Amino acid sequence: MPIKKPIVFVTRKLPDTIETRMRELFETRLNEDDRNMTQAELVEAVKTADVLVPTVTDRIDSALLSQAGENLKLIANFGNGVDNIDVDSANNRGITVTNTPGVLAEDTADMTMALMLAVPRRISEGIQVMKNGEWAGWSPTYMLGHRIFGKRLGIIGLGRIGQAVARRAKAFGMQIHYHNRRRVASHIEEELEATYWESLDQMLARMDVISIHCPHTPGTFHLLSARRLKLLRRDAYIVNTARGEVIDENALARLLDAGDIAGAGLDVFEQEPAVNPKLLKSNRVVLLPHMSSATIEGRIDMGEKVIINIKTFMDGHRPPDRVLPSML
Ligand code: 8YV
Repeated sequence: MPIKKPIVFVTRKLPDTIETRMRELFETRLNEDDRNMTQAELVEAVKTADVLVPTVTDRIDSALLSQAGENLKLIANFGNGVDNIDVDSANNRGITVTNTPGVLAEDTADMTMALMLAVPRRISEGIQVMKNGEWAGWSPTYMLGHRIFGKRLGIIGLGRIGQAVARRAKAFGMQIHYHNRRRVASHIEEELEATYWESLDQMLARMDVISIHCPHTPGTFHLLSARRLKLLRRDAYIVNTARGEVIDENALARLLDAGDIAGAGLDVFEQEPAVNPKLLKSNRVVLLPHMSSATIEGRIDMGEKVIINIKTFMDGHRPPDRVLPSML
């Protein structure tokens, strides 16, 4: 008798090679036109599937999970961050949650560096001038930005992505500082020549550039609150390729508006895809549409991880990227 393949429900379009492989291995339900799932479609998915493969755009909360069918045993998130999933509720219902760590670190770090250069060096203004045919020629005081070489970079969250950023920033001549829940191993500090700050407030007040690389959890929601943002130097820059919710976006927009910080490079926002109108108007920002990990290589690696997690789980083993509430 042929073995029954698990029903795997994928909420968004994935790279073709991944979808093809998934179709070979599983009874796969795909979202061919890549529309955002409605709540009703998600309910239908959790009722019928053995495995759900959501992304950052799907809210898998306890209300949705309470409608899950008996068969739903695995949520294999296509993404690193699991703030879209109520992991506690899932675990309490005996549903395992996995993610795709590691494979997006280098791409995200590259884009973080791009933003770290783009804002102080006014890259998007330069592009605009050229596109508008407005360039009247070189002059010694034209388009002056600020140097990043020799500047102090304060990294919030020195995990895989934070470390990949630190390595790059060090090569650009920046001094590495960091705040983390736990101090990292001494060999990592030594390699990065990184200075640990137990007090986030104290670090914020002394950095030239701040870059956020912690996950969004209840504990990091508005970690950069209005009060903390005010601690930043007037000539400081802030870069966020992690999650919009870590910064009080309204407070940041006010600060930029008032010229109380020098600029911001943002790839993520509190209410995606909505962006605070003040940020959209500001000429002190470079904004990107949540694309830091968006490389075809990275998406294929993520898809491979999702497949390995499902396969391992279905074969009765512990999937390699299991997320436990204690990890968050
Ligand atoms: C992904 C991300 O593109 O993996 C993450 O946590 O933020 C992104 O870079 C997205 O989550 C895919 O679901």
